[in-house]
Amino acid sequence: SELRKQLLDAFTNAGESYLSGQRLAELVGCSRTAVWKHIEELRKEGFELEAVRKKGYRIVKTPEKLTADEIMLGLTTCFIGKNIHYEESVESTQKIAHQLAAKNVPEGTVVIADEQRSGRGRMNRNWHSPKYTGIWMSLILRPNIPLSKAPQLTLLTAVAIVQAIEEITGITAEIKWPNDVLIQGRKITGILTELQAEADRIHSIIIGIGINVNQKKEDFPRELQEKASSLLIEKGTPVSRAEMIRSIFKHFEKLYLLYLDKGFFPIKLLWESYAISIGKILKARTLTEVIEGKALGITEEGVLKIEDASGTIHHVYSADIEL
Ligand code: BTX
Repeated sequence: SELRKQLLDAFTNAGESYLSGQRLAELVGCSRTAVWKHIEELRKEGFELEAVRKKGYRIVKTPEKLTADEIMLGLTTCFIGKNIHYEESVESTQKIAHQLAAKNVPEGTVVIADEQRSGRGRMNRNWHSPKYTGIWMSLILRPNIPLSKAPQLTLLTAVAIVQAIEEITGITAEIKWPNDVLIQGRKITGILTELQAEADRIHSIIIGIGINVNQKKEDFPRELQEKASSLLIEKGTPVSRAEMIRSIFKHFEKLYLLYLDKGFFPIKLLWESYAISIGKILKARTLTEVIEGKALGITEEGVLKIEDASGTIHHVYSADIEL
C-alpha cells in the first residue's frame, strides 16, 4: 500500500537512526496505531525491527526471501522498478511480464521471482534459476524506437549490470557480445530481450535478466559448473540481492534516459570499454553458419562486425560467440 511505501521510504531516509512512532506517524500522515500495525506486518514478512524506548524503531535485518518492500527500501529511481510485481515461484518471469505488458502497465514495471521452474534463455534454451540465490526478473519498457534498434537495449542492459556489479562487489565484469556478462571468463548473467510489436511499432520491450548471486559451485548442475559462476563465488561473501537489484535499477535508469536523449552512441562507448571480444579472433555460430574472423566492433545498431580471413566483413545480428 501507499502507506507502507512511505513508511519504508522514511526508514530509508533515516538510515541508521531511530524513528519514533510519533515521528513516523507525522512523516506518513497517519495515526500511531496505523504505524504500529504496519510495523507488525513488516515483522511477519521477516523484517527485523529494533525498538528502543524513547528512541523509536529502526530496521536491522531484511528477510531472506525477496519482497517488493525490501527492494523499495532505499530505491532511488524515478520509474524503473517503481512498480514491482513479486512472485515466490513462477515458470518464467518473462511469461508474466508479457501478460502485464499487454495490459499497459506503466513503463519500468518489473516482475521478480525468487525461483523459476522453467527459466528461458535464448533459442529455447534453459536458464537455471534456483530458489533464493539469484535475481530472476523481467523489465517492461516502452521506448519510442524502431524495431531494428531493440538489440541496443540488450547492450545497454549489460552495461547497467556491469556497473551495478562493480558498485556492489568492487569486481569488474566483462561483456561478451551480445548478452553475456562474465567474471574470469565464467557466465554470471544472461539477458533475454523480447518484443511485443505491430508492424514497425514497438508496443513493449521485455528485458529478462538472470544473475547468479549467492549460488555455491555445487548448486549449479554439473554441465554448468565450469562455465557459470556467481557473485558469491567470485567475491567470497554473500551479496544482498535487494541491494544488487536497486543498483541495477539505478544504473539502468540513468543509461536509459541518456539513451533516449542522446541515442546509442554514448552507450556504445561504455559498452566497448567493457567488451572482451572486440579486436579478437573468434567464431560466431549463427543459426545458419559459422563465421570465423576478427571482431572489429559493433555498429551504431549494436550489430557485431567480423572480418574473415578473405577480408570480407560480416554483420552478425544474433549468434553464440566462441573466443
Ligand atoms: P543464453 O541462451 O545466452 O544462455 C543460455 C545458456 O546458458 C544455457 O544453454 C546454459 O548453457 C547456460 N546457463 C543456463 N543457466 C545458467 C545460469 N544460471 N548461469 C550461467 N549459465 C547458465 C541467456 O540465454 C538469457 C537468460 C535470461 C534469463 C532471464 S531470468 C529472468 C527472465 N525469465 C526467463 O525465463 N528468462 C529471463
